[in-house]
Amino acid sequence: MRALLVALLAFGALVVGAPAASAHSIVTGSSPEDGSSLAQGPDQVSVTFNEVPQSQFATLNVVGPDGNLWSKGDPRIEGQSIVVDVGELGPVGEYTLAYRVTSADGHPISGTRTFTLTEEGSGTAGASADASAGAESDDSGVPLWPFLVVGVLVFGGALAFALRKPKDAG
Ligand SMILES: [Cu+2]
Repeated sequence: MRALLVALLAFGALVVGAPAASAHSIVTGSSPEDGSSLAQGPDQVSVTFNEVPQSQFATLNVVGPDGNLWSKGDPRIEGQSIVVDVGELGPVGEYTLAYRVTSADGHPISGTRTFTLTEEGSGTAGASADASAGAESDDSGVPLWPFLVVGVLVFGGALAFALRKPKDAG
């Protein structure tokens, strides 16, 4: 029984270690760069990945310090980047790029980048952004399922041990 538990734990370690090596798109950069300051709104903003993202369900929004959308229209995939038009901005402060794309391996990846507008613009805000937009960030690249698998294995091992013990004792 102890050998079985050791085997289960070893297998669990393998399962946990494996996904880190699997392909999962990562962000290689953005325009404007994360944390940068601008005196004037950019014509467009983009987030670039290490491979071509799928175009279906891709989103890229720019949300201003006023909580309104400042990106214009739908985003488009250009090469390994997702791009959306912006233009003249409004209030001074922090603007957030919120992206969500499906990577080539089928996994959704999302996150945010920010830049600061230092001089007030004369642009017109779009609709109020959904309160949830930009709030989520799951680009850590660590999937949850290995932990669930290990949990099931450990629980299964413990359960097998618990069920077996009375027989051993008797
Ligand atoms: Cu992936």
